[in-house]
Amino acid sequence: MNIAIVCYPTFGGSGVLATELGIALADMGHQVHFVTYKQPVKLALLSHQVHFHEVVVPDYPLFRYQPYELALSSKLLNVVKDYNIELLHVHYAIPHAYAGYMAQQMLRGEGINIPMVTTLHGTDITLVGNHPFYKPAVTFSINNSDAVTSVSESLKQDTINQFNINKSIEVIPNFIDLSKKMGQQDGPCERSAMAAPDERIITHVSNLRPVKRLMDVIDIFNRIAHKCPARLIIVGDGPDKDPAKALIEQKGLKSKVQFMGNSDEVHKILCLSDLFLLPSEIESFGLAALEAMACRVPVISTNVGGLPEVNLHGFSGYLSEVGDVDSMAQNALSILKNEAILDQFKDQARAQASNFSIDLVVPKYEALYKRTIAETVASV
Ligand code: GMT
Repeated sequence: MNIAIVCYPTFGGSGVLATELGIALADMGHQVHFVTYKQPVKLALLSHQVHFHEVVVPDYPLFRYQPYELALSSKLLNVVKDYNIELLHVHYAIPHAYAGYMAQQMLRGEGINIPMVTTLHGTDITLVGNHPFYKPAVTFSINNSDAVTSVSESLKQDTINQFNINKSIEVIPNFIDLSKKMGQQDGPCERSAMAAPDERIITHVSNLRPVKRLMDVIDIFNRIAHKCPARLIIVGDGPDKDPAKALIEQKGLKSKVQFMGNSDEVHKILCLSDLFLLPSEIESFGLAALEAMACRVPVISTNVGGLPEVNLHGFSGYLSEVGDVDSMAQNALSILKNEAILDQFKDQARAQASNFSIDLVVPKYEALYKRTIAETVASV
């Protein structure tokens, strides 16, 4: 199949997932065309199967806001025609499903019928998408997609509860490639570079936005560090970085916390880690938690959204109520304080991650594409 994928090219989970999906589809023999404003960060190599088409928005003094959707839909029209694209797969409803719909309409005017699959990722529904200024356009785009998927059962229910949806939504969970060097560096995992032998290494990876509750990460770590020698590694960048630094300073934790910035080699940090903290306020899935588990790192998280579908309480880690930092610290200590228990949780985390293996999930997208294309052909 010739497939066009539209996604955000940044470190966010939806972009990472879309990129991994495109690479996997190319490995299965499909032609994959990424259409976005920058080469996706995880897309290291282009090949004769993987292509990138940059969406450029020309600047003009009259514009206060640049019309990205317009440029994206025009680019999609051209890519579809130039490369005989058979299906559009848009990740994150805003504004991709809307731009995809416009491209479909323009193509229809030229006698080309092309189906569009929309994948809902989370904040496009739970946070941004349901703002009254966006909601009518998001509802319209979802209802006019040829197929809709969500990354968790919880996000499917949120979409049904919060929007007036007349389309069926198929849950296709996020996935992980367990054959890649998960939990390994290029050489052996050198813990000594980051911590003393008796110190536990705790990690948090996110875009450091308020929904991730970075201050809770620090409060939980503070409680852990009072009971057991530990260090905290924070990977990512975002608006809560400076307030977090101030809290770290105030709590006297500066020598124990390290900020690593954005990284596309998170596995090298997870390789060193004993525990992953994800105390989010909203999380439709929690791809970062799955990546940690694939690297044998147990997860201490909240119980919101899709997290209970990913992190199994008492098996791959523990779940607590949002903001209950005492419970999260206690759960963390119950894993960290005993070597045998820590090892058991590490094995269990990896076992739970294998339920989201790329081999199990990507064929679901492939089957959906085939079905959707066949339905479009039949409807003409
Ligand atoms: O909010 C983020 O963390 C980024 C966002 C994205 O779309 O890039 O993440 C959402 O999609 C990820 C991939 O499906 C999910 O793993 C995250 O749980 C989801 N984030 C939220 O729901 C807050």
